Amino acid sequence: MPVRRALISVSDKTGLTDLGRALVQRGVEILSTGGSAKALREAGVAVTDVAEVTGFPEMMDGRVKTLHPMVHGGLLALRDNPDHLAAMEAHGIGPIDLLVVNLYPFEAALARGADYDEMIENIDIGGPAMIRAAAKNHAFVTTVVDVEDYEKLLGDMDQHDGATCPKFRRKLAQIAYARTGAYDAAVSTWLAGAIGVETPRRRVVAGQLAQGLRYGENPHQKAAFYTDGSARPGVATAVQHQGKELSYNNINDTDAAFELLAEFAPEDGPAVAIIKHANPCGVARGETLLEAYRKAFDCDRTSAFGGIVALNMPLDEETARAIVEIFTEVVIAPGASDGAKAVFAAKKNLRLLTTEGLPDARAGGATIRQVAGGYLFQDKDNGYVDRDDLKVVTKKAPSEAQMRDLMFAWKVAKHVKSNAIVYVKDAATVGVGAGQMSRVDSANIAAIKAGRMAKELGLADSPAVGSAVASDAFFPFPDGLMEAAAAGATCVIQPGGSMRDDEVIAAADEAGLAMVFTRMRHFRH
Ligand code: 93A
Repeated sequence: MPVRRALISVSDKTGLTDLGRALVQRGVEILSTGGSAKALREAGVAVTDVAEVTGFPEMMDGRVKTLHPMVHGGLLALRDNPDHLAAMEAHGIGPIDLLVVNLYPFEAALARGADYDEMIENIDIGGPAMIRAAAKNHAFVTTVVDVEDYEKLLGDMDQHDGATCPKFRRKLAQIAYARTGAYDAAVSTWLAGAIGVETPRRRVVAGQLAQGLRYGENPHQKAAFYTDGSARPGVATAVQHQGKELSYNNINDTDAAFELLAEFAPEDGPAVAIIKHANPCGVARGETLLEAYRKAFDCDRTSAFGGIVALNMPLDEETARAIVEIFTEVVIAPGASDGAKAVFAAKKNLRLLTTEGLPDARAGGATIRQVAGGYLFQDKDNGYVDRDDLKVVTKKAPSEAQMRDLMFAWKVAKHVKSNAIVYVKDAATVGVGAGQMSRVDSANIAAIKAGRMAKELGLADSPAVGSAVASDAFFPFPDGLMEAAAAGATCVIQPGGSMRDDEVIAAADEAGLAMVFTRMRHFRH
């Protein structure tokens, strides 16, 4: 059946008059609400006011305009059901074959920081009700919720003598429910934040498609990037200055890099992290950004190739020059000087992202992971320990310099996949062991990496000698700790809490180590 009667009610008037004109040309009668009808009329497109159809004026500041059986009956009636047809006949309800709606701009109001009352007024009720009704009845009704689909709609009608094909209607119905679902999720998420609901129970996920990606983790996987509308500095809100589009893995790794860097306040001096496969292969502080970069790079020069570099201060020209000495995928920083940008301009494939400051590592939030048949939802790991929270458990207490390196190692370990072992010396990682099934293996791998660093830099000794070591979770046995001691670590930071803490502490004392407990764990998988 060709489309004969359409209802158009749109907040975003983009493309509205062109669509209206094209529909009228195809013999479609248009019903429309206040602002949309006005815009159409002004463009010379014939429209019927919804108020005329319902017999009620739009009222209560527009809160009630389309919520009426004349509208919903027209959208929901099954055209092949005699009872439904009789009801339409009895009540004078005309069928509505096409619904074009886009909703009150709730997300845009959120993004501009509208106040509570304004947010409430931006919650669309009639729009989602019509969308859900029309999409349910997609056997007969076509539902368009996205300006981008206007052309496809006209194309489909032209291919089917003014009708739309069932496959197209089903596809549009899926998009329609995605829209109303995301819309309500955005409302719920906003409300949770506004009233301070911290536990992630009964929360839903809101996302807006930001970018279709060329592929996912691997080329045979399709992928897309959704943003949650938050203004938090990070990969989702960063401005890209150059280079090709970010890939799925780039986005994931850049996020890991920047979130790690957020642990290192700029007030305490420059810091740089280099990330590969979401794990740090070097993190360092320096007197200058350049020094911090060099120290981070030196930790694992081999792995740094093709890495993601994150900085806690605006990128300067000299650091930019050092970065382009090797192939780097992405650089993210809270700003970049013109000189730095000019250096990068010659490297077409290098992406430069800048943000408005650093995210607050201690801010709340949620993380979501999918498992087969469900989602795991949890608070973001924004846990931290101050020096005052640390408990010295060995005979030896760490020196002031050791304490600084222990705190540094602990911050890095939080961002290394478990089991995580991190050796740090003079505010720079010198060995990172990540993602092993055994903590002993992680300690061992970190030591091997420190050994390779010594070779690459031509050092006489492994830089792990005299280092501080962090473990993201407790040592269940003394063996992991002994591995670290054998590598040369002289002080240890770990949560504690093992059944065998006494044994582990005794082993540390025997090896002459200074050890502190954080009583907080940082698993990351
Ligand atoms: O305030 S509402 O929730 N109540 C309604 O009955 C209603 N009907 C349509 N919002 C309603 N709409 C929305 O109005 C549409 O979803 C659309 O976003 C907007 C279009 O209004 P206008 O045509 O006056 O610009």
